[in-house]
Amino acid sequence: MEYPHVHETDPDVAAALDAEVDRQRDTLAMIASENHVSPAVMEAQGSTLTNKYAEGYPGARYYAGCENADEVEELAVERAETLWGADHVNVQPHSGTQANQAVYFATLEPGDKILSLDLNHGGHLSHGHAANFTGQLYDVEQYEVDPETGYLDYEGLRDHAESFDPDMIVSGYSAYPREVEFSRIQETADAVDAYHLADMAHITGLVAAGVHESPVGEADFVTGSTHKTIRAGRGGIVMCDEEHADDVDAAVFPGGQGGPLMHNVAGKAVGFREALQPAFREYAEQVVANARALADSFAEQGFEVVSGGTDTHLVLVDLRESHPDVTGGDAEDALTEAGIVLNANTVPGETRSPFDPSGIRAGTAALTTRGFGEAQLREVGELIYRVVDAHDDESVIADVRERVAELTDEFPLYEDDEQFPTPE
Ligand code: DSN
Repeated sequence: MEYPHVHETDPDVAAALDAEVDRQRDTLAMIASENHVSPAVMEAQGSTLTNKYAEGYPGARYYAGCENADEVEELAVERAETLWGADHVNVQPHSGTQANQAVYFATLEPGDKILSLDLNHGGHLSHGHAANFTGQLYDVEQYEVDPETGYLDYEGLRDHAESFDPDMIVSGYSAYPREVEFSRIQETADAVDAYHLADMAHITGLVAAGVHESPVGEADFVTGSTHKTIRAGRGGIVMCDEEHADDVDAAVFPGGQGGPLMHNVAGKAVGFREALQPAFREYAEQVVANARALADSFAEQGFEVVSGGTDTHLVLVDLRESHPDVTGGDAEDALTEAGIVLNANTVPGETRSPFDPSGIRAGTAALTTRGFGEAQLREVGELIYRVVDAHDDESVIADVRERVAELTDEFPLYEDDEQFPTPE
């Protein structure tokens, strides 16, 4: 991973880019929304398409010279349609939040009602949080997970929907470790005559590989981001039936965005092709097996794992029971020092501030890309527990840092293209 031109023209930025390569190589990336994309995806994202304006859609652009942009966007769309089985796909949203924005703009008026999962219970800012445009433009009420089990309370959601009478129900989450029964939420949306937006940002790869129930064909609208478990170029995506296609397209452009980031669309196309290879299914299965191994290891060590385990790529730990004096922030800081990078996270029934919450969230998508298996994840669970348990003990942190270095040496990153599925 070298940046010879940047080194020549801008040594300051080059130094930071080099340091970032080293940081990713030498630490364990366990932020559940992150992954390591292939060199091919990065090349596409660094291509000359960054220079091109292509407002509009293939065959109907506002500028000349879009023939190559058209080709790339059509490939991205076709591959996405195949991966997820969607009738209509828009690959232009700059991010998952922009994808959600497009669906809201296509379906709702300011003041309309949204029913979504509370952020502390695993929801997302763009689902109606007061600090986000959704909380400011729309009338939002939020549902919660069952406080006893940590699972979604589908009956409670239905009761809430019947009393609130929303225009839109949002499902799909950022810190929910269990499989989502999208079809049950669609039934509730149908019963109260609301739209259903399933934001599958975190699980796009798991759904594409068939290791998680798909919302496509169930929910009225499906959104996602393209750089998490699906491991393609950074950005967002919207899927819907043909009946909503024109409204969604108009809400993306010109409704919410200007020129698409065509270099990122190219990165999406390349990553989607990789995800269509049989090896990607094995990857996604391993991501989930690894998360289960991590959750088991955490529970054996003595952590309270929210919902008792996981069906996905992420595990959520509530520290209040095992370590009442250690905040998520304390844990995140000590783990970062030890070379394990994850994030402090709110937990159901949160009693602290979102800036220093009571839990930690850990994902396995990036470590699985590196080649880690269940044995390594079990060990990583032990290392994380050791650090949290002795978060102010420098000798424990140094010990764990040393073991992390051995693991990252054993599973090198960006040194061997074989770790990424090579399309035939
Ligand atoms: N920031 C992402 C996450 O960590 O879940 C979601 O956008």
